[in-house]
Amino acid sequence: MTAQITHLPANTTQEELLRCMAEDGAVIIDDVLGSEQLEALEHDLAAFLKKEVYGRDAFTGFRTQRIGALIARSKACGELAMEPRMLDAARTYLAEHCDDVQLHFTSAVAIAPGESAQILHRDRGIWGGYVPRQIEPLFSTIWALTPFTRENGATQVVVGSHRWEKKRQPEPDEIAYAEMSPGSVLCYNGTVLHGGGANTTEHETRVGVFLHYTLSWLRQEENQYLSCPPEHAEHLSQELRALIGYAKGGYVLGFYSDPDDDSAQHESVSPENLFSQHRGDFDVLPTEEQLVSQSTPLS
Ligand SMILES: O=C(O)CCC(=O)C(=O)O
Ligand SMILES: [Fe+2]
Repeated sequence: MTAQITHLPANTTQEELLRCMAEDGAVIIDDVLGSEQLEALEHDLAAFLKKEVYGRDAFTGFRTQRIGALIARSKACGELAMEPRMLDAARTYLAEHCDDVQLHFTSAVAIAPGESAQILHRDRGIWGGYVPRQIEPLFSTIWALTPFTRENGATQVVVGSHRWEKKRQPEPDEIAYAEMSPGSVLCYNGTVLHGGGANTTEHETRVGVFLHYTLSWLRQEENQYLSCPPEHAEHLSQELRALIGYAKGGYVLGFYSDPDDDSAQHESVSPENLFSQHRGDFDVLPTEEQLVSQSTPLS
């Protein structure tokens, strides 16, 4: 039988969602968004999707549009990045290897008719293969704005391949397709093989909003400080700002000093000092015991 991605209902438990992620490396949660949220997303993205700018190679896709900087460009995407069930699931899923998660990548991906299938890959490859397999670095979401069908480019997913040796390639019947309705979401990790599907339709474009979460100590794929610079970030909620990286990730991790500040008020401080609201995460000096336990064992 051809491989299938498990579908769970919107009111599923986090336990069930994470059980599928552990077993399959991917899962679809059906019909999470209502029509109002979908309309708000479509409204925010419409102007950008009208500009017909396509990928520049076989990976980015000559018939695929990718719109980034979604947190600065779209209030609805910012709210989606904070969707409590997904954010909580990402936090729990990645908790073993970090103190918190950060938003890593935002993109609206529109696959137009005539696009061929994207090469299957593991998203963890963006770090060049240096993150050991024992560390799962990603909890990624693809929100369907249009139907995702086998014909219009639904994401190909090789269910269970996060547990495969890295050179193993799937047989055709081991590739599942993330077919889902608008408002549903595909969750997948950084290790499962996947790729955009071929769009063999004549007139249907497949649009998904990609929001990926990673460990707060890893470099983000999309540079959030340039994609959402302070003059944009000041309009976000404190939580969303912290999620994209305007907060410390540890006692001294991610501090800044204001190069134009002669008063020394902003010397080696949290990026939160740029804005009026502070959470003050990680401001307390770790104890000696914590400093020891935070270094890695020799073996
Ligand atoms: O468009 C898709 O369904 C997947 C795209 C993807 O995996 C990527 O660009 O890394
Ligand atoms: Fe990918």
